Amino acid sequence: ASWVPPNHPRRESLLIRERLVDGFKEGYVATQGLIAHGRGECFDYLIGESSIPPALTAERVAVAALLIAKHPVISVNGNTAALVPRQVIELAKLVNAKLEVNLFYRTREREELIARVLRENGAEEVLGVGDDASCTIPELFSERRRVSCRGIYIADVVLVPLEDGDRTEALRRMGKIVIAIDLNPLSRTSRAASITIVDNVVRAIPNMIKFAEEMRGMPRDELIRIVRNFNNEENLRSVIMFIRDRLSELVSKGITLEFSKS
Ligand code: PTJ
Repeated sequence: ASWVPPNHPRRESLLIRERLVDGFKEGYVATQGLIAHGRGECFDYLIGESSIPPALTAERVAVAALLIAKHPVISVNGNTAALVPRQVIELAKLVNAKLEVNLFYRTREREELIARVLRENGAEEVLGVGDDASCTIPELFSERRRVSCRGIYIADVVLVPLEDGDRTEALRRMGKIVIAIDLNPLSRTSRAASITIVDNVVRAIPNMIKFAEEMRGMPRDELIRIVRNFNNEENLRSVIMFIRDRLSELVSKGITLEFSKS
């Protein structure tokens, strides 16, 4: 990423793209993962590329749900491994969750490469690779149906960053609490999840780490109360109203940039 100018106004965004391109060249980010990222970037513009209040609420509730879970699992795909490898491991440790590789475009090679990336970043155990993924999610036909019998299959709470809607629905039908991280508030995943975090995964996971550090010592009753009081429909409405209000404000304030000759 040495070509990215240090003072480029969109430096952060360009560097994030480079991480995905590197992961793609190394063979573990799916080609389609690059397209998915572009879609995410578009929605990130609409929310102002920051963690908006309803996202912070959902992140806090998600951490509470992970902390009270019996078998919490964090599902990792190519994009997540490229963008937040260290951070998903740190979060998993803080909430005592297992890490499982689970791919939409599944190949043995990508599975193993992602497990390697996670191990290189400090993960001790990575589920879902090869024969470990021998249980199946009912009614699901993508390659994502194959899951670890010690992981997603028995999980009560699953965190799925950048997911496809199909599996979210299938996991809900199995009675699991599904936490999605998806910049698109209108995606099927966002609408089917139990707790939807409309935020960029590069901000969401670090925020969740901070919440987990704060909330680890909380009484269980308090955590249960936080989860019970949450309403995903209401929270998604707040996200959409936030976008609407932000766009209205932009329109009234003016959109074009000013330039003065020096
Ligand atoms: O690694 P694999 O094989 O499991 O494949 C991963 C992708 C992401 C290619 C696969 O799951 C897929 O095709 O996903 P979709 O259906 O394109 O959905 C991805 C969703 O993630 C879209 O709604 C995007 O808006 C959103 N998204 C993209 N980048 C980010 C994001 N959400 C949060 N943070 C991002 N950085």
